[in-house]
Amino acid sequence: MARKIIPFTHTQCHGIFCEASTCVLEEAARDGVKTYVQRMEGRAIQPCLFGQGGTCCRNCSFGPCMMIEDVPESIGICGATASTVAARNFARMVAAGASAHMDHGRETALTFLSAAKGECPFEIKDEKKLHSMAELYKVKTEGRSKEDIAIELGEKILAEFGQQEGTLVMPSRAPAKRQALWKKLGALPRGVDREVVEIMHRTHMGTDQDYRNLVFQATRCALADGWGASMIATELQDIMFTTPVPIRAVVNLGVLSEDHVNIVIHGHEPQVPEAMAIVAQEPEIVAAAQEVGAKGINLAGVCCSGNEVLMRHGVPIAGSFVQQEVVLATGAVEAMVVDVQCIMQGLAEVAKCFHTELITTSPRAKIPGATHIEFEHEHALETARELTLRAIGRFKQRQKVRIPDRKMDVVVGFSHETINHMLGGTFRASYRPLNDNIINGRIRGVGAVVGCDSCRVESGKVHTTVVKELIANNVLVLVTGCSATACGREGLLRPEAAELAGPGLREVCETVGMPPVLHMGSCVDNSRILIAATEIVREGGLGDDISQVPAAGCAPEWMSEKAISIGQYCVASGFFVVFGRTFPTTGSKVLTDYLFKELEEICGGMWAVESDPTEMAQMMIRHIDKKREALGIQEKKERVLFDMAMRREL
Ligand code: MSK
Repeated sequence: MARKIIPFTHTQCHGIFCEASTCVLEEAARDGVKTYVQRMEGRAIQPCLFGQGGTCCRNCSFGPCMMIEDVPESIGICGATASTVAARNFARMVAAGASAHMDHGRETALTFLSAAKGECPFEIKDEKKLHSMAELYKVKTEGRSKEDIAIELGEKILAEFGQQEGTLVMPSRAPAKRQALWKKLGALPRGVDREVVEIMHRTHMGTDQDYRNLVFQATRCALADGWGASMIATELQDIMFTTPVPIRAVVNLGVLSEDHVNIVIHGHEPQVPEAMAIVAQEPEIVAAAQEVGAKGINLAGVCCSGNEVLMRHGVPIAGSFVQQEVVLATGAVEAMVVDVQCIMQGLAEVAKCFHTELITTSPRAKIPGATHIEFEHEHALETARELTLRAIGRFKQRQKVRIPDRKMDVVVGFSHETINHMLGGTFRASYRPLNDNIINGRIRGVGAVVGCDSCRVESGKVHTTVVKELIANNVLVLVTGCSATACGREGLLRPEAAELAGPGLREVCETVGMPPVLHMGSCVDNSRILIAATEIVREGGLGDDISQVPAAGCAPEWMSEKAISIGQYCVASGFFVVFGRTFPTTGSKVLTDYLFKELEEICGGMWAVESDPTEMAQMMIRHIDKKREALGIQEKKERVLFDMAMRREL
């Protein structure tokens, strides 16, 4: 059947978030394609306030019991109060979110071991990082092959998942003062999986009924995520697939190609995308694509599987979480290959409207209506070839194609090691210039803007509004996940975005040639932010703990339970963290006050919620200024014009 190219027009755009996405959605809707837009419109029931505020208990068959705090009769049949129920629900969200990263970390460790033993096509690439991890885990390196070192390291790391006693190793990377606090509180995670199991036990009917004690275990579990499984995933992925360095790439729907076989990778684990990236360049595969009339294979990403290969290989990103169905609605995708997390079940119905094959690859995430082809790292390349050939086989079935002419250049790949080299130079890599610029006030502080984009708001726009406000106020911004994709679409990940920055930040960015918004990777790579904050502390001059650094974080459009776990480990690490639109404990003022106010006394970090993006940024700026004030670096300094020698020094 002849392929029809539908010209892209902007006439029907109603101007929400991403114009290109809106137009694709509207045209697809006219063809009867149902996406999240129709599902949201068709929802008969509005969100339940008890569910939204965390005060609905369905942990036993007496209920569900819904609580209204301060109404004496409004307690559970068992006597549970609103604060207990909200704390149990909050802890379960942390457990679910953390377990996603823990299972990811475990899978990475298994692949790492397999690579070290030569049982799969992946390799030990970053030997420098291998050696630094080996030192951390007390693995001897002298006179040993990299594979030998990696096997012992992998086995030690894998053992931490089932560990019952002692504490995890990664938290020993945190500033000494933070480690001492965790030790004093008893919050150091004992084993990765153990902390999730304990939350599930404590939240079982009739067990832990003290909201403070429940939040304590949620903290220990969240730390087992951020300073445990997520950090393990990031570091082992870097060793196997290389540590990201700055690379140019392109984002948004326009990265899909009219004359190539488009394969979209979606989810979180990088194994499938890495294998697909290798296979897509094989001459036999390119020849097979040409045989069906395509010019070759165009690999593109969605969500964090996309971010993983974007950061390391410059593979373009077609869309963020909210855009996943839009990507299929272009009609230009031959196959979407998914692994785990953030994959909408609605994709299966959208795929049916086109020639697209939706393929699940993980035994942990199957979808009715999708093809399941299990990915085993031992047969990574064979499976990747099979997946690619299936996509090629669909190319001739393409019909309507509506690819918006919208894409944006980005510079990505800012691992914390890159920041070190970028600011300090190759030979004296150091955070000193960053610290000095924070101390002298050119950079006011550091803001992390992370997490999902949401279809409950003007998707992506909340992120970009927060980010623009922060950089305009000289706050250097770090982004990960779908926040990074939203910023990429808006052109904020280019060095040219320095024009939007305040004078101090702009001066630093222009001198170094870096964007004011640094893409640090996927969701598990929020662990890079923890290490970056630790490096700032280690460099000196900005306090001796993360809680003293002029820094703050936010997840303006959060939606997943992973976000709650990430937020909690950031709070427990000493950060001020603001979430957008809604917070899952607001049904209990007692618990919310504890999380938003009292926690600051206990661990130096605390939560907040704010819907207005400008105010959210201002809250972060006020916190940064509070920290500057405490460090005695808040006084305004005279602006100095840089001569050549000073620029070289910078
Ligand atoms: S993918 S967790 S929607 S950032 Fe990591 Fe995006 Fe949030 Fe999923």
